[in-house]
Amino acid sequence: MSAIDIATTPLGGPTLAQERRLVTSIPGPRSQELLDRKAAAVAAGVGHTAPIEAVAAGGGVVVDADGNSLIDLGSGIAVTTLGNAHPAVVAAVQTQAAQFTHTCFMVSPYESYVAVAEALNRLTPGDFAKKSALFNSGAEAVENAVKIARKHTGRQAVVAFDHGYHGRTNLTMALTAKSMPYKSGFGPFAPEVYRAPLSYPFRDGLSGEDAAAKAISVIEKQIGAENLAAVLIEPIQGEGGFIVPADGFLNAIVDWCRANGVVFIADEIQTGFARTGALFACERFGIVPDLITTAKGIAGGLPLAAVTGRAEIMDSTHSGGLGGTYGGNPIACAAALAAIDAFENEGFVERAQQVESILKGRLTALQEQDPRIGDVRGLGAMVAAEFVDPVTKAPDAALAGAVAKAAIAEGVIVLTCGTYGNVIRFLPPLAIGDDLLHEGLDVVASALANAG
Ligand code: PLZ
Repeated sequence: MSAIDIATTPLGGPTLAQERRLVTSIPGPRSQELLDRKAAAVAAGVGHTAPIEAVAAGGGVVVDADGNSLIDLGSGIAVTTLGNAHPAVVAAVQTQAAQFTHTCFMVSPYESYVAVAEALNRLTPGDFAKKSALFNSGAEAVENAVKIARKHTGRQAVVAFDHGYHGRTNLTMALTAKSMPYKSGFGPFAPEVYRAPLSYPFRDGLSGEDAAAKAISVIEKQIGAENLAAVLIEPIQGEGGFIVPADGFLNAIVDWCRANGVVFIADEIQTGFARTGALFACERFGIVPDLITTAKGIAGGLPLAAVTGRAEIMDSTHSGGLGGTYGGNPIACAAALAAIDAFENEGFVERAQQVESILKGRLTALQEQDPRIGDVRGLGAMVAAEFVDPVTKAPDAALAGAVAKAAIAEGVIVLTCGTYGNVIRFLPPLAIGDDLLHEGLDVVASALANAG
């Protein structure tokens, strides 16, 4: 069994050489060996984007077992926003792991869980008393937000939106819009989940107000406010295609929820923690959610998720009604405290705004030369290009897939997304340098020029 050779493998973190370096084709022989073992040992349903064996990562690069160094424009799906193996996160993990790895917070509480809750209560949008509960994954946070909203309102129905993504568990599959690959064949799905139309400016051409009126009409006519516990929405749809709703859309939905006693849940699992150029995307739209779900960036790569919100809603659940063996694991909480400190004090919000101007500047320049890029959109370090037929605007998933594949072969990790699979999304770690970011975009641009 080939284990990582500590003597020859570089440590990760920001001191890792910040360069794109290809010493073999991708995948190289050692990576291929792992991929063969994966194919034999790991269930076929668990896919992968970049055909490499990762051995170290940091700043803006991922290094593979063959010594290739790839530019990272995906952050492990918006997780390593601080840069992989951020030194403060590493130190916090090491210290906590040597102290205790687990007690179960429901058995013997410890300080770091409470401190994470205090930090979330302080930092999430809303100038009112808040409380939090911690979980393991984004999907689990969404499930619990729905449980809490149902208990609080005594109502059952939940509205999610077209293009929404909320996870892969049974309830969150029901909340997720796209069938393939997330839901197909995995039903039956949880009941009392309804779907409303989203604002999608590039495709619906509607103002935020008009799009909201359309969604509200569907909600009122097909469900009825008196039956509705919660409206759940990502401020910017992530997996669904980085869709930024038109101005005023979210505000109108929030106002309607408030007027009707419906809990408004912002799913900020992908958009949270500086990703969009604010600590939370809600701030960029001027909205305040009743409950907010967070995960991904929260703990610098450790698995942790949270539901935070109005104290009276969070407290509506009976004692013992929320929990789980590992929720708020002490190592994940220690990592989160280090990560949150970095988010607050190391200029990451400002860095996300700089990354936005680089990404949008480069991609809109590319769009001017190439009409196959129908739309460039996003906020902060969460920007995407939607590929279309230049005449009909029909989604071109084959082109997006080909460009992403060619970029990876040239040493740049990019991810696709979108209901139609025709979007390339850029989610660089905020620790990436400008030069490396530009080089990554150069590679994507030439992959596009060479495609089709
Ligand atoms: N809500 C908004 O983006 C996770 C999923 C990747 P978990 N997105 C990446 C995949 O194909 O599985 C996500 C999200 C939003 C919820 C989730 C779910 O978070 O931590 O993956 O459960």
